Amino acid sequence: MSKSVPAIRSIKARALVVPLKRPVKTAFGVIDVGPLVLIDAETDQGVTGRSYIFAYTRMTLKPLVHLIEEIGRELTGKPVAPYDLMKAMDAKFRLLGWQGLVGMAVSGLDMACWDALGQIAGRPLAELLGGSPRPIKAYDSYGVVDPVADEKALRRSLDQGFRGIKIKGGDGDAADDERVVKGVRALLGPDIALMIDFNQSLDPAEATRRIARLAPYDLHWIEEPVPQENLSGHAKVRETSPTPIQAGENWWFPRGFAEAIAAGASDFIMPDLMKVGGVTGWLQVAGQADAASIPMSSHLFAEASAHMLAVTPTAHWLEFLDFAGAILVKPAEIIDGAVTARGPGLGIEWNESAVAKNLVG
Ligand code: SMN
Ligand code: MG
Repeated sequence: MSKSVPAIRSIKARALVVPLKRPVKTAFGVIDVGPLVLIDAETDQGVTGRSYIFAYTRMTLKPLVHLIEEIGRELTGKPVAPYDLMKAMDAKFRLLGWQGLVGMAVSGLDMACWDALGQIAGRPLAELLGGSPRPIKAYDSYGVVDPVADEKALRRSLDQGFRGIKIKGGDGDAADDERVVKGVRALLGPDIALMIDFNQSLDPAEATRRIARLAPYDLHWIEEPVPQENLSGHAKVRETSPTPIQAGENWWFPRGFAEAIAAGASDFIMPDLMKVGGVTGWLQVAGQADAASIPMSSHLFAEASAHMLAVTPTAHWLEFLDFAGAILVKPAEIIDGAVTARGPGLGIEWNESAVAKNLVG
């Protein structure tokens, strides 16, 4: 018996500024709130697909809401067929290009459509994709830390069961980075994976110098040492780095990863669901990573990424940096240092009273 394919009835987007448990200090300033756009894709089968995207700054909230609803109008009446919709969006934005807000909007819509399909099937997305939810090891993701002032928080992360901690660097000089890494390594002991994220703040020569200086502290990876678009710079740093290079949160759609992999830019990759083309884009990158034997982690979006890593052949680490917990009925949960995907769909349900408190007009 075949059922009719569900169709999109309407798309709604809402802008929120969500409080954070701890601010994220980066080499380019402090993120102290979570500017989010919530997407609701209502279907003709009584189910509404949901996803959220991270706007980075308040300034992009309204443009994103507008863009998502405009694209949503184009999608109204169309079947909830994410692969076909992605092809149609590619054609629609081919001349404009989709790096930037357009790509974020399209990726968010893709995630909401997949969520709707999962909900209609009554199954977690990981199952719909042919896998099954399983615990994905997670690291607790910090901004720039101070080993003394942040000692309590770091110890709490360990108590929660995290086996990995990521901190940020590049906001000061090489001596600052070393002092922090040395202090945090001493606090964590030798068995916890410790990563450092430079957020694109160095040039290749300086990155090479700092990485050599940090070699004694057994870092698990060095993230985005140089600007994301400098693929040859990444490859150059990687040539002499004693520590694996990690990147990918700012590479756009599967094509961006194909170029980065061809350039030998990174040992590990970590797509961001909102920049890789949602679930549809992620699956294509997972195939590339498997073919090239590249361990693949996630960036933000713990709830959805737990589904995707469950069907990623080279699944590595899930990043835990909770921007949405305060507005979800069931925030992502860390159990024994891992996150397990929940359904149905992406397993995302809005806590509407919390949403109402954080809405921005
Ligand atoms: C990051 C990016 C954007 C917001 C917060 C943190 C960071 C990461 O680069 O890897 O988490
Ligand atoms: Mg990063």
